[in-house]
Amino acid sequence: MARRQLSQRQIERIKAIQERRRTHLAARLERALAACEAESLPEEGLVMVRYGPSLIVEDGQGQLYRCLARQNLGEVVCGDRVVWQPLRDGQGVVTAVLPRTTVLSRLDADGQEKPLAANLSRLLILIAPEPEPSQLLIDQYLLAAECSGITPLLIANKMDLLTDPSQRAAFQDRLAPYAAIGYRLFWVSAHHPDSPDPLSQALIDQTSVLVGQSGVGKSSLVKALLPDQEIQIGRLSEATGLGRHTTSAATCYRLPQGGLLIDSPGVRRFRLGAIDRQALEWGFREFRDYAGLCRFNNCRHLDEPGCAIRQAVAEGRINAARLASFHRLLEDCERRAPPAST
Ligand SMILES: Nc1nc2c(ncn2[C@@H]2O[C@H](COP(=O)(O)OP(=O)(O)O)[C@@H](O)[C@H]2O)c(=O)[nH]1
Ligand SMILES: [Mg+2]
Ligand SMILES: [Zn+2]
Repeated sequence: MARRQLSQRQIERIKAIQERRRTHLAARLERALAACEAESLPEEGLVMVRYGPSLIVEDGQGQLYRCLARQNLGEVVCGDRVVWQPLRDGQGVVTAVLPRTTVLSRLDADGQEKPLAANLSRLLILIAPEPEPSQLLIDQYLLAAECSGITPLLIANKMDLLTDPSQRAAFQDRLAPYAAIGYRLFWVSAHHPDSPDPLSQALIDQTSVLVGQSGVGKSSLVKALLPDQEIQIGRLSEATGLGRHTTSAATCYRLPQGGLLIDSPGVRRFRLGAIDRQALEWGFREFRDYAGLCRFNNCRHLDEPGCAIRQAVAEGRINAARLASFHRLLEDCERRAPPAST
């Protein structure tokens, strides 16, 4: 108890210090902006890294600038498109965040949604024969993608391990239901330099992020997709003036054939936040065809009579394991928001 109170007090103090710092910084920014207003024009840019209060913004010519954000902008994250203005000292101020097409968020300790990265168009869900894939985890990622409007791609890595044709076929069969409901599957080996080629093609002009459980080969695949990763990190580190910190912060890399890849431990580990019943139902895309067809409109697809979803499972039109994942996620959902008893 005592420990908790102390840490709470410490948190308050830290918050107060941060707030004072922010106010001070904001005042300084406003003065600097006023001084340079007449000399520089606002430009558009892309946030490549956010590190503490610093943002590395890339301008239209690929030049990097270290910027601070005006205070009233909320959280500015990697992948954000912004309006910024250069200051006299070669640094800059971000004055506006352009509307986001999508945002990937996580729940922080206070249960608040915190954006991790913005304007993503592809969620790369990495799996491998080893470690054993968790279907529930795959389904959670797919749900998160559906709910945030990001197109998911399923990427099976370490295919070189499956030399035995029957093992290989068995592994491919396990994932076939996902292709059947319209998700794109890629079979790759991060260890074979040419193997991610079709995947690289699919990432051109997209903004992608890689997720998946530990050990599936995320670091290896990032390396395969970004042969010049070290050079890019070097440039970004130089721009922050803070050494090689950038790998721990969400970082936006340029893919060699065009397009962006956002990578960070935090983004890779992201977990689905709170989701409501309606979103859950919609996020299982193959269920959409049956919306409204169950006898009861609040059907949980468990043992209610006249359930169209269970009927579809019985007839092999919906995968039983997907319905099992749905029920696991429905439990989580109802634990947070118990259904109204009628
Ligand atoms: N055989 C094989 N091993 C791989 C492949 N990709 C990654 N690995 C190995 O799997 C382990 C975990 O890879 P890593 O990239 O660190 O996974 P992460 O935890 O998802 O970042 C390492 O020992 C890698 O060498 C692959 O395509 N084939
Ligand atoms: Mg790793
Ligand atoms: Zn039903």
